[in-house]
Amino acid sequence: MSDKKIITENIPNDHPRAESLKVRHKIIDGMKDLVVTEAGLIAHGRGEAFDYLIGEKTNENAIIAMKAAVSAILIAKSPVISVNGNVAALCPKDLVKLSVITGASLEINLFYKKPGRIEAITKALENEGAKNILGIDPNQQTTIEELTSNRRNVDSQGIKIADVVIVSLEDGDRTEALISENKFVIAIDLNPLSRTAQYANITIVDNVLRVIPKMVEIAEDLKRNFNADNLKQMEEKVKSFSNKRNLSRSIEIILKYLQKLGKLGIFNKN
Ligand code: PTJ
Repeated sequence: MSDKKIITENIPNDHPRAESLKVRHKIIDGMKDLVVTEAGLIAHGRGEAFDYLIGEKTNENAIIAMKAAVSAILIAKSPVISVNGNVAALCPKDLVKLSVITGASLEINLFYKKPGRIEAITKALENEGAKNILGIDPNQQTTIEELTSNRRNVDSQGIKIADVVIVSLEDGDRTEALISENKFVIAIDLNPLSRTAQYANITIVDNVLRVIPKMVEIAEDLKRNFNADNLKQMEEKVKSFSNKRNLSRSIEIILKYLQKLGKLGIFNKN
């Protein structure tokens, strides 16, 4: 029996945190397959903590941000979904679906370039039907000059020429560099205080595991009713979106949730 199976079988379904533990093992298995980097485990733990603070569910504020984000992607000329190890391990199927429905390309872009990782992530995406993945052909590689990390290496047919870039679980440096290259950046980050969250044009403060399938649903809906009037409304939604307001609401949601828990007395049992 494989090591992976033994671990997941050890999680009883009636365990109060069974779902969260199963997700954790997607990341651990991803690390064993080279999809996820070691630091990805730490990043996931940070995400778990922030998810706890929003009650581990999608709120209306995040939905508003997702609707503006999907509108921006559908309006864009060359949108790109940037894929790192964690997101490839957590939701490869939904990433492929989002790419197909919106026409956004998938580009692998890694902070930690361990040999074999690009191939492992390519396989994870191709297993779910991905085609024409960018970021894997050395002949198409170019750079974003402002950046010094590995994330500076981008695809000349993808992020380099993209007008809209979707990033998840990112570091702030690249978001800042993408913005300085006049790209519209959509970030998915559970931490509303992170530099990525603060720099992006639209930040979806929610778990990428819930966000990507919800964005697929929103895209399907918008495309079903696509006409000139809706296009105008979509443009308006993007134009009027204030990320500052969005982030302060996200912080208020956390504060209110904690206040509610405080009132319930769960912190003062003794
Ligand atoms: O695969 P690589 O080499 O490109 O490396 C990817 C990681 C994630 C290791 C790298 O980008 C990294 O170190 O990220 P950070 O700086 O730890 O930032 C991760 C951010 O994502 C933090 O703000 C977390 O709160 C947030 N986060 C973690 N898990 C989730 C999340 N946001 C949304 N959904 C999650 N599941």
